[in-house]
Amino acid sequence: MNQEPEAQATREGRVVSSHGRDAVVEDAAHRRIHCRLRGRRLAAVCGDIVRWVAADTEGAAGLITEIIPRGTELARMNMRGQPEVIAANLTQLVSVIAPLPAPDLGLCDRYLAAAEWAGLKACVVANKSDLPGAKVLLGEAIDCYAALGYPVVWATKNAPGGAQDLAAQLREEISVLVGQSGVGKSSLINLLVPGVEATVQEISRAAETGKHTTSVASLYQLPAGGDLVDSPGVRDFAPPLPPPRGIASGFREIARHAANCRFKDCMHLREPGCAVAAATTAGEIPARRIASYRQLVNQAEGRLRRNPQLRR
Ligand SMILES: Nc1nc2c(ncn2[C@@H]2O[C@H](COP(=O)(O)OP(=O)(O)OP(=O)(O)O)[C@@H](O)[C@H]2O)c(=O)[nH]1
Ligand SMILES: [Mg+2]
Ligand SMILES: [Zn+2]
Repeated sequence: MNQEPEAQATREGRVVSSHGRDAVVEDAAHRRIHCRLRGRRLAAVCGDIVRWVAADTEGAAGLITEIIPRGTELARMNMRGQPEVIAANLTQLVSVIAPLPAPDLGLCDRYLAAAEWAGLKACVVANKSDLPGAKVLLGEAIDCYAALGYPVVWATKNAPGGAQDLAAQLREEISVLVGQSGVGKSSLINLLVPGVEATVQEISRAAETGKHTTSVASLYQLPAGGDLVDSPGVRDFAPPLPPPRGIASGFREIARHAANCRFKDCMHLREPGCAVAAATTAGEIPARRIASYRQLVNQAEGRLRRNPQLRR
């Protein structure tokens, strides 16, 4: 009869943002509780389902005691060459490109490949469609992604139409916005979630300070349904790679054409009778997509050479 049972009860919640040993957890009643992670071994990311107990620990109101095994993980390789999970339990990746900053389509290809490998749906947003020349700058890429079967949405924070199309795409999903710094991810959050004020900053100011405007991933509930994670923009994105033979599954058109290659184990690099190379020569596969594929195969092979134990 010592403690109130309520205070000791273990509850479940979802991490809506995390930073170091601190995390904000949202409970079933949509209350947000500032929690700390128990011990040194637990690591929580945005989207994690966790168990926590009420506790008064140095400014935090709760203590996270357990992280429920993740259904999916979106990760990147960090500077030390270690995989780092960006968000957990997602169902969809939304790759945002814009005319400004100048689009890096190789980066977009890598995000889409990472989504395929992680078992996530994916779509592409061509943002800042109000800027002059947007259709010319992004049109070809958008047509390419649409032809691969990725839903594409043109959007701008300056008109509601695109946001509605995007909201429809997000309704049933737990999605993450990814892309270069300054493409307008947080501006899309502000458009889709009235009342929140995700920080937005002029690209030039962000570049001067050497920092991206959004510094931690945050999860928002969308009024039209679905959840959306705003993630910090990147200059580059290196996905954790499958073995070289698995890279093709990240590229839908390559996986499709591969069925017609002369050799079953064709890597589509320079083998004779390669249907992927033939489709590229015929203009059916953009050269950029093949370059993105080969770059990742080379990286995956380099990793195998450095770590021969991975071959087994
Ligand atoms: N013209 C135009 N400018 C936009 C649009 N959306 C965002 N911007 C501007 O682009 C700049 C960057 O926008 P953010 O929303 O902060 O971009 P972000 O992708 O969240 O950037 P990071 O947090 O650094 O990854 C700001 O100056 C915005 O006002 C748009 O649809 N059209
Ligand atoms: Mg941002
Ligand atoms: Zn081939």
